[in-house]
Amino acid sequence: MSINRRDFLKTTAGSAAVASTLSIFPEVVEAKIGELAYEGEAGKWMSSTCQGCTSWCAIQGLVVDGKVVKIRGNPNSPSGGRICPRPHLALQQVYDPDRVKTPLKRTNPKKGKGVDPKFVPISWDEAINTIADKIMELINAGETHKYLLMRGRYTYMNEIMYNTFPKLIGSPNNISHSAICAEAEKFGRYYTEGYWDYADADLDNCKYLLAWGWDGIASNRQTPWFMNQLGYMKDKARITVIDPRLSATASKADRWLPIIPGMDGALQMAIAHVILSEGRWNKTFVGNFTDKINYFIPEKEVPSELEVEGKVIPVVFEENHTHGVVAWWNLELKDRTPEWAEKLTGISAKEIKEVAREFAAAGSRAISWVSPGASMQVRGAYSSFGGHALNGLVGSVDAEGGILQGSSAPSAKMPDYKPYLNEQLEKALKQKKIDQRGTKGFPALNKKSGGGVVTSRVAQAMMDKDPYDIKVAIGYWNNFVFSINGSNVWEKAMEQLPFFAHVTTNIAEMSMYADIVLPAKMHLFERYGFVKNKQNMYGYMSIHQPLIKPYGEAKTDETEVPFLLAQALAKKGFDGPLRYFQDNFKDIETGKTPETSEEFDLNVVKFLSKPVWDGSSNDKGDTINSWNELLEKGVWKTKKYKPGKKIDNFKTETKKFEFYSETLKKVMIEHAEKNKITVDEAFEAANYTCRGELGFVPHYEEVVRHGDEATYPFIFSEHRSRLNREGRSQNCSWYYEIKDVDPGDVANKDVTKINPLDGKKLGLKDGDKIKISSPQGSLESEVKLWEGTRPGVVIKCYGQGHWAYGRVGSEVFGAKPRGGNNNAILFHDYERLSGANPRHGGLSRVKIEKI
Ligand SMILES: Nc1nc2c(c(=O)[nH]1)N[C@H]1C(S)=C(S)[C@@H](COP(=O)(O)OP(=O)(O)OC[C@H]3O[C@@H](n4cnc5c(=O)[nH]c(N)nc54)[C@H](O)[C@@H]3O)O[C@H]1N2
Ligand SMILES: Nc1nc2c(c(=O)[nH]1)N[C@H]1C(S)=C(S)[C@@H](COP(=O)(O)OP(=O)(O)OC[C@H]3O[C@@H](n4cnc5c(=O)[nH]c(N)nc54)[C@H](O)[C@@H]3O)O[C@H]1N2
Ligand code: SF4
Ligand SMILES: [Mo]
Repeated sequence: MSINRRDFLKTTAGSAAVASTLSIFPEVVEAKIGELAYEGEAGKWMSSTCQGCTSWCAIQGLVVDGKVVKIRGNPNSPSGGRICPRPHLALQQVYDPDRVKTPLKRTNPKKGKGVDPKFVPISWDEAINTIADKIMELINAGETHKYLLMRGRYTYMNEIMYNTFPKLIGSPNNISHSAICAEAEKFGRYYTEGYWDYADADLDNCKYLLAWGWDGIASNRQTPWFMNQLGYMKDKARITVIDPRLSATASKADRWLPIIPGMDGALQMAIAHVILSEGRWNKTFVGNFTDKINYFIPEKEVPSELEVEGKVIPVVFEENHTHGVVAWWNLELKDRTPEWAEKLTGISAKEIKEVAREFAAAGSRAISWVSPGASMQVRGAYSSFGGHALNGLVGSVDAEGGILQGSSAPSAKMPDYKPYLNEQLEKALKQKKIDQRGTKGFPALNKKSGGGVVTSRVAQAMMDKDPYDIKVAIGYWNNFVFSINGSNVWEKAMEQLPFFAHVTTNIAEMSMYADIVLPAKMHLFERYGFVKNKQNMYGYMSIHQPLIKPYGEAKTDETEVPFLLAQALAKKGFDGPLRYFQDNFKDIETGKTPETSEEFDLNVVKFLSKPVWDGSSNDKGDTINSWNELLEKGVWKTKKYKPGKKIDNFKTETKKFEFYSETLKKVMIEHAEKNKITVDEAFEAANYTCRGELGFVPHYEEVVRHGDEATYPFIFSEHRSRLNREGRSQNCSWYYEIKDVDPGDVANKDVTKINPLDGKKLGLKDGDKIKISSPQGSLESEVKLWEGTRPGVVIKCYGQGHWAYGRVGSEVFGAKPRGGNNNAILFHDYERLSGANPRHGGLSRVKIEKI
């Protein structure tokens, strides 16, 4: 059995709507379903990495006759070679006939949504020279800070395109997508245990998983590992899922708590209240009152002293590995009874008590796992903080069966770029960043004021020219016009941007505003690179390598594009970047200076990954002794993580697990001083209601919802699909054909899931066409009555609604979307303490009209 590339393309393009406002796509022929089974045929399994989501799994592709036909997990991977369904979809991505084949140039100067850019193919030479000329204009005018690089998904080769190239040309503006991803989730971990990252966990030994908006078998991180473990966990542990929606995981869990969106903080406080008032905290980890009496009495502060029989005795809580449990109680928890939380959360006081007791009974083997669902909310910094603090109460932090920081694989440090700067560039690098991080309204407290990115603020900042105007921008592997809430804000900003180049596999919404489009090699199949991540208590590095030839003239976004730009700039008289690249990335074996972008690309990946393949890390994990062996095995992993070493050695101010965060206090004081305001004014400017010391402990913050209840009676909530490869799988026909893998969803549709009780009130039935509107905007959808939606809430999956993402992804490419983009109605707001863009917590209210 075999299928040639042509037949395969026919299959993948089969259900394409052929209408298009652009003429750059090849003709689509009628589909003929071929046989796609290749097992048994002479082929080679080659290692690479899937980045369809942030699990970053080591995978292998079966290559037959120069075509990749099948994907499986890499048996050397820490999850034992497991994958989820999504890499199979990636085959449709790489063989997508709508991919960009050559560089393109815009010939229509007018920019806007629905405006045909009138792209025409050009050579790489012309494309690179056009961009280089724009950069030269900035250099000659002494305004290199007006260059902006926007990064979406990335490999560790982003060290070149994202981390160094902007600096080498004198721009401080390398802006990542992190703030639209999950920064608020990291906030809680950092301000309790000094760790700004995603967590690992010891699932084998876990007894209770309290999952906050976590749909681990369908999304989140380490998906294949969770899919594998869920069955075992069902035998030996209990799982409680807190989610307004009956998610895939909730449907398999022991309990589903259909919380009112945005009320996670209230539920967390009530759980903590029960644990403390009933004396159920982990005495070994947290400590105890010296006289063993429990002074956590509801509605009462823990006194500092007591009078017993005329004698004044101090009340002392001796804390072991934590800091500030009494302060947390006194400032916040004492009044946060389950009865108080019942009204806010929609979860009964009885069930809150039961969950708190079950969770505490599992002690250090109980995990409270906070996902973006419970933290990417307008005031989500504190539900991130609160959700993580529960791990402190039961002592599951860095414990067997608990939640872990995990370990990480080594890689080489980038060589110093500073010797390649001149005075003018150094000065430009000191300019403020365009995203307004660290200002009053945008603290972005990743370790320090302005330490984090405020991705989405770039749009408004560009339009306001505050702190200055951006003249030249490059984006790669991103699609902010589609992927950021309040998509109309980015549409406007991109319309006004004077020069934009997009490095992308496909023309996407963002490319429609581009002056130059550069075709990118697709990760996983066509390029080199590597990632570092953790799964199942191992840190690992997984390699990307080309399994097949790149499509058309595609090149690697993160290395080849900047190298070509550096060569062009050198020809125009500015040779700093090229000297840096050529001095520091010579061929590791021969010492040859890279002359082509391909040579440079290979030198960089070998250089950065060297510590895992030169044998120098063999004592820390897997044995790998050459570059070729790394390509063959695909992955290098550490020894299994041993919990316990971080305790009393956390990177917090006190080195303890902080319920009262001295670390946050210090950072907030610095932030306030920098902005010449008080700490209370700083909280206010960040849209938080807390004042004084309350700001330094986890606490309930009143939820923010845009839209008044009378006009917009429903709370809008959303989730990602099992089939989402972030925003990149929507030009694959399989995405639509099997969409009903998501609970409540319907194949080939983009439905809105409404509880039958609400459906009845509105007189709606399955299949009715509706318009959903929020104060931000509106979209069209179809009704699906479904009991898995909490009444009062309407739920829609994120992913569809592309108006320009190929002929499958859009109904009429460039003009009419297929389905609706949730970002059209999600309000353009911020979680300001972390700089994040909230997509959850029910921040938009909506009204529903039948059309
Ligand atoms: N299948 C799939 N998996 C992915 C990705 C993908 O594109 N597809 N992307 C990856 C990326 S980039 C990221 S950042 C992670 C994101 O990690 P996830 O954990 O997948 O985050 P979200 O999808 O944002 O939200 C998860 C859940 O939050 C629920 N939710 C909504 N509002 C609330 C609320 O107010 N409270 C609570 N408790 N829950 C709420 C939603 O119903 C949803 O089930 O996933 C990664 N994994
Ligand atoms: N409403 C809502 N919005 C969300 C989310 C959500 O759950 N709901 N999820 C958020 C999250 S967690 C994230 S991480 C962001 C992601 O948002 P972005 O960082 O903007 O990334 P994507 O939307 O995945 O789009 C990536 C684009 O890169 C191009 N591309 C695809 N494959 C490749 C490749 O291999 N190489 C290159 N160079 N280009 C490629 C395509 O143009 C594609 O549109 O979206 C966020 N936005
Ligand atoms: S989509 Fe995510 S979970 Fe699935 S294989 Fe790829 S990286 Fe792993
Ligand atoms: Mo993300």
